[in-house]
Amino acid sequence: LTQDDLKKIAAYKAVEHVKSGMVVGLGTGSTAKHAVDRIAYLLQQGKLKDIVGIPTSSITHNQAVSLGIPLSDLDSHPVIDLTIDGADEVDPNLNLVKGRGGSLLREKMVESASKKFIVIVDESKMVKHIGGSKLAMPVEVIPFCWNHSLNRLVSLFADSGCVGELRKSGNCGKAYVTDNGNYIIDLYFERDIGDLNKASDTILRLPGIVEHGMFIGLATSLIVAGVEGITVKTK
Ligand code: DER
Repeated sequence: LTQDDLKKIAAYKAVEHVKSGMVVGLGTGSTAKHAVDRIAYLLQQGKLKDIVGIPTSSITHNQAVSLGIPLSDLDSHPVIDLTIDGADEVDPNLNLVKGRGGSLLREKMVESASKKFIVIVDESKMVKHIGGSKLAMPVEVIPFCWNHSLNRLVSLFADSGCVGELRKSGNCGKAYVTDNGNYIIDLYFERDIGDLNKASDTILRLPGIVEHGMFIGLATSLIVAGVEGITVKTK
């Protein structure tokens, strides 16, 4: 079983919870992509009807359009029945790090408007606690004086051995620009960032910061696909 097989297994399992007539948040990334494919397939087969998709990125929007999934947005559907999305890290309390695909802001807007949010991952994403790994913690910032924002973020988390870098797009050295016209600063911590809500408030209090990649208390269930099989955890 490849990692992509595991992602597909988790995604297809989650789509079993999509019922006809639902408003469904469509996630972003290589795992969520399988869920979007599966929803489109079931619609084409007539096994699902009257689904409205709310995409979490332009990439997912384009994928859904090409697959014929009817789409709308949060203005028309302020409450979403079910969102299915991937994650970069998941802790035992279903807190997440997301955003390594760059879509964290729209993902968090959609997921925080969802009655149910199923996270789909392969087992490699499971961690003891988020923000403690060597992987990036993305923060979306306005482009204006981004380096000032980077320096303020790094100094706020100096105790956690924080370094930050502006996310670049491809290898052209230009700054990556999100769907919302913002930049992303990737933060790396040597030591645990401690209380997640406190860290979240610290980040969001900074003027110029738009959103961060910690999804605290948003997921309602988790589907993990591993070589030993599937684990489902519901809050
Ligand atoms: O960017 C994102 O938030 C994605 O959902 C990411 O966290 C998961 O992407 P993956 O399924 O490709 O690992």
